[in-house]
Amino acid sequence: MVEKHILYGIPHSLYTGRARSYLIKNRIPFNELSCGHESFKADIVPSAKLATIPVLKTTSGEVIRDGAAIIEYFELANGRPCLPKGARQQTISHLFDLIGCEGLLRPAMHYRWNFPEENLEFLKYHFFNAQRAGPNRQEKTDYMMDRMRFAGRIFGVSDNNHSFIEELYMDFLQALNEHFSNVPYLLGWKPCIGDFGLMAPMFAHLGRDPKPLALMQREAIHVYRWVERMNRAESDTAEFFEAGHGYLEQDEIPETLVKVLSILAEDLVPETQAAALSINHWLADNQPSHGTSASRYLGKNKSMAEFTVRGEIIAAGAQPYRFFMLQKIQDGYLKFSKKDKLLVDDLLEQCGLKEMLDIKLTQRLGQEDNLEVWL
Ligand SMILES: N[C@@H](CCC(=O)N[C@@H](CS)C(=O)NCC(=O)O)C(=O)O
Repeated sequence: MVEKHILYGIPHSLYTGRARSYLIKNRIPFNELSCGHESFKADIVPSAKLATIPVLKTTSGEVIRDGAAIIEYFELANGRPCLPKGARQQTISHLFDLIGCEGLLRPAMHYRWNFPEENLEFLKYHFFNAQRAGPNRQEKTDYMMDRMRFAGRIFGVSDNNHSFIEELYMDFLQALNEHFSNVPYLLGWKPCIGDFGLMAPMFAHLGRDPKPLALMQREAIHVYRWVERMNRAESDTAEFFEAGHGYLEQDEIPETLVKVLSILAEDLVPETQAAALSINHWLADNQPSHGTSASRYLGKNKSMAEFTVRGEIIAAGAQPYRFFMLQKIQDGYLKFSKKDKLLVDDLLEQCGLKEMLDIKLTQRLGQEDNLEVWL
């Protein structure tokens, strides 16, 4: 038994930022190793099944791949410290987890890859240093950079929609900034599961790469402070002179958060509807048996889902992971009392997110043996 967990990740990885922040905030001791470390390929990938990060090797030697699974491992063991009790707050927390993992990939990719003057040297440094020293280090670096640049296109960034992506992101950023000027975390005085999900795009890409970092520091200081805060164990709320504790009372969702969510809903809802249609067609044609892998396609599926936002047509790859996250929201909702269901309905209606409760795949998803699978 070793003393600390090992988190395999790299500083510029979107999904690692979510798991890292959870470990820091929950004071779970860990060391971080690069996925370029030789133990990753040799010891970890065979159990992790896919070479994605983050992966956690626990003190007892268990290997857990996927940020949601890493967080769930500790949530389950520790009495769910980051899940609010109220139905509305629980729903919003899970929604932000979904949004962080799937809903902000376009701005995250656009602001990373489409500003070479500001970002390229920074990215070259990070991608090069994620590769072990060896004969083909530069080729491997170039391959990974091209692969990730291409992923941006799969998530719906085209040559023609940069200003649209920026417009939508700036509306979101300003609304989130307003929210964090009143409270330090999404739901009050401590982070919830949704804060960690939101950290995925907001740290490694949008709050760290030079171009979007400068934008955030200039245009959204409160969001920038939240990003800083999320990577510190203490609550880091010095500017809130009358700081409270825990989540907001009486299952409150502030108006400022409703505003944030209604902006996010603009592409989240049509994209989820279009992706469900596309994946449901694929399911009808392919009828995968129980246990078949349903991991990220990253361009391997031919089915791009098309949808319209603010009059702009976007084509993006339909990823099953979005629905794995959505299932959690829908499963949680089914367990609420009739009264709570009505409260949640009313809230989601105000946010323009009511449809999210009804969009379903014809086959359920689960995680088994470190893979997302069809059930
Ligand atoms: N569902 C996984 C996704 C992990 C993921 O895609 N990580 C990226 C880095 S941020 C990765 O490893 N990409 C490498 C690849 O797809 O080859 C999670 O949430 O942990």
